Amino acid sequence: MSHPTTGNFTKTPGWLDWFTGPAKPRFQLPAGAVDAHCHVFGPGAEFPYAPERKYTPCDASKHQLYALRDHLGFARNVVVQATCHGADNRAMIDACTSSGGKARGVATVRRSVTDDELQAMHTAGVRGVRFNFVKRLVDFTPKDELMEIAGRIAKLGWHVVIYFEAVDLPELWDFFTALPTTVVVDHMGRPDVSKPMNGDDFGPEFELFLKFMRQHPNVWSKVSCPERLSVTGPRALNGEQAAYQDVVPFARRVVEEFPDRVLWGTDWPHPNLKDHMPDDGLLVDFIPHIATTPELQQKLLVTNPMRLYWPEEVSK
Ligand code: 0GY
Repeated sequence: MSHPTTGNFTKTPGWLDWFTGPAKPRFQLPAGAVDAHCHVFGPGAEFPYAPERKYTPCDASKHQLYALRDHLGFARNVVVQATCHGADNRAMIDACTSSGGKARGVATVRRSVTDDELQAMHTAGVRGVRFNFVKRLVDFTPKDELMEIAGRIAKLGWHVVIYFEAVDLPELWDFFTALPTTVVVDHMGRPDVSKPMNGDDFGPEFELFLKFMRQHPNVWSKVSCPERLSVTGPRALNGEQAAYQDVVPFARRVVEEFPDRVLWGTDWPHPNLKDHMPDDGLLVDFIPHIATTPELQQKLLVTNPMRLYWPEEVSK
């Protein structure tokens, strides 16, 4: 089923809409599981898309997000500001404040944001800011501006979410390692999973990412978005093998080496996919292939996101 874009907007040509009627996952999520990476889009008529956006999506409302959460068996969401809304955080904040305490958020802010605005976002449930370095999504923001923002949000106990492509890590290394907060990497820094592995060696790019996490205990990673990273695609080869098989060794390695610093999210409504739209139910079935024991699953889906987003509910 196709989904509309309301308001005075026209969907980007070729846009793939989020999947209607996802399967019920076979993998049963642990009680209290958090979908720690998802978005809302508009609806455009209520929350207009930003003039500086690089794409215009179909709408994906907070009610549709909550319905997916309940269908898949998640207890909570972390709603990450999508670039199609620029630094206008109203749709994300509305999704947090309407959720009855079941959603927290990650915002995009500019240097001009006031302390009162940051405080209001905190009250609404925002616990982080996202710095995006993916050139097809955003225009360049000077690093001194980002560092100034990081210093201000650190005082609120927030963290910084960073989104970048694997090839750009060397150039961004000094900036990332100087950030004064917890740093959460989106989608494992987008490894190129088609590059050859040599035994346990993932090759220079992903080994650099592992070193980044190893040397910096404040760095966490979302082991999300196999559908975005995979070359082999969504088809499971047999009942035993996962869909997105080529992503499994990468995500599994991160989960096993850094079990206390990983998060997982659906990435619903999946902006900018080009070749297929995943069934979110089947995406949940990917989890046990990368977090293979109940202990690892509990950390990935409950303990870690709760520590980061609902620390007041975690007993010390
Ligand atoms: C993601 C990935 C993408 C888009 C955004 O905010 C966004 O527009 O994050 C992407 O296009 O790779 O995490 O949703």
